[in-house]
Amino acid sequence: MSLSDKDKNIVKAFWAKVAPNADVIGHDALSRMFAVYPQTKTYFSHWPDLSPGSAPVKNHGKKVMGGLADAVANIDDLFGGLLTLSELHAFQLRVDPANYKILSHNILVVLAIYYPDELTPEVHLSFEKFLANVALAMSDKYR
Ligand code: HNI
Repeated sequence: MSLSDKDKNIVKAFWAKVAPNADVIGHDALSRMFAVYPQTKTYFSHWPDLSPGSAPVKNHGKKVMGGLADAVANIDDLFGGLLTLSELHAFQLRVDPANYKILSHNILVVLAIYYPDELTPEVHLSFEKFLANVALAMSDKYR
């Protein structure tokens, strides 16, 4: 399931299109995740407001997409590139790795809404593989 050179090129090219809208996509993906998978809200119970459009959801959407931008930049070494973030999520935040799949799914759904023409089956496949590898790297420190 590792990324081929072709996958990497597809992900980089697609990310270049997505990046200008990263904040909005991050916000929408989080809002959708909280609505459809309300169990994910438990990690954010310290926020004053988890509703769509709220400042914390917007800010956090930016952060998550910033993390993904770093992952794209480190696509040849996702484990190294995501090490600090992985440790934070494993040891401090204690996020159950099952949630990475849930967030990835919501990001893909939002990307499909914003980029119906660009997210061809080929791009979908490579980007989904990328997200799965990001999830793997994010979960690395649990073991
Ligand atoms: Ni995640 C904080 C990136 C998945 C719960 N997360 C961050 C930060 C980044 C980030 C960046 C900010 C770190 C900092 O302040 O130094 N998170 C990512 C990425 C993914 C991801 C790239 C996967 C693609 N995080 C998840 C998932 C959950 C999650 C699936 C739980 C459902 N993250 C958190 C929580 C915080 C967090 C909780 C702290 C939020 C806060 O500020 O209070």
